[in-house]
Amino acid sequence: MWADHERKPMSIHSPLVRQHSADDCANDQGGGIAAGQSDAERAEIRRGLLSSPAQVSPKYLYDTLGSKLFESLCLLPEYYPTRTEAAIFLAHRHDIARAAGPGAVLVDLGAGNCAKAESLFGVLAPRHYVAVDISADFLRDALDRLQSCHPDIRMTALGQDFSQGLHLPQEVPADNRLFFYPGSSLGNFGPDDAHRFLSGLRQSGGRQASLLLGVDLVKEPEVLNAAYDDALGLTAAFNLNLLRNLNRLLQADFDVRDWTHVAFFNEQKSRIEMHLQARRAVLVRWPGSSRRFAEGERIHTESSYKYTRASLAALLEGAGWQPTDFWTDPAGWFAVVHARTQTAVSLQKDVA
Ligand code: AVJ
Repeated sequence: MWADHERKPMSIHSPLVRQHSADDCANDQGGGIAAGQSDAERAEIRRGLLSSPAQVSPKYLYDTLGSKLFESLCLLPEYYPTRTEAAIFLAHRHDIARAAGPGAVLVDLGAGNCAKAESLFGVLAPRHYVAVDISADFLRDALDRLQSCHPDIRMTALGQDFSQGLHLPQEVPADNRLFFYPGSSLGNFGPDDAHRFLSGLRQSGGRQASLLLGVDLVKEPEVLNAAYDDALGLTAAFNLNLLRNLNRLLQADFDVRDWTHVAFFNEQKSRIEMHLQARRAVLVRWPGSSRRFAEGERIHTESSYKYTRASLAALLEGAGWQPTDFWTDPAGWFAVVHARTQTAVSLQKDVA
């Protein structure tokens, strides 16, 4: 733990670096054809709708309304992950800072409004903050505000879909990178993709990288099922809103009233599954094609994998990360994990 006066002074003030991406207009939801999605993405959505069973990537849950619905469902008593993770960060902030070490290059993956990372600035004292998010516009506003509150931390905004690999510009120092991936976002990857993602991070980590991960844990199915099928129906609205986004993205003609939200814990695969299920036989059309859904037929919209301490350690080690710390809440519902690149551990041993 470091007292305030022991922190390394950070005096370099730098302007924000803005990296514009092709998705800069992705937030334009004024109706009609969506500007931000590429033809390739639209083709991928169509392929998913035509496959058996039908499936759509969970990233399409997050249009403007979907993002608001997600923010709202995080306030539900049933949806424990957000507040449980925040409580772990708060309770263990000094241990987290000790594990991470001072002056890290904090790389925030899926930064959004940057609030989670900012809550750790005080203890982590990063020398450089790199906020990465698909939505570059949203990020820029958040970072402008943040930079004025923390003038001594260098900041870089990157509009990037890092799910297929992270590309950091030259100005991001290659040493002492700390990848921050909270909110159980890792849960949206299946086992193979999670392995690929974490291996890729290790490779782009440079020297002495570390990882701070928030992950949801396996628990009683009743608790999990309630978190994804809440009494107010906010998660149902969040899921059903995907159909409106598809109508906008593909000019499809889904009628939301023909569909119902289904969510359950698949114990065998250790994942929550969210589906949209046809309430009756329906025909859905979009330019160039259509699909019939029988009554009860489903579209798989999200998987949210749940880990155990052991399965998480195995995943990390398999991807070249050495877990150093595992923090959890008193009920053991959620975990925050710190890991280092395996070379960094041996380097440290050499020094010691
Ligand atoms: C943002 C992917 C972590 O899996 O819990 C919340 C999304 N889906 N309720 C999760 C979500 C339904 C959430 N993640």
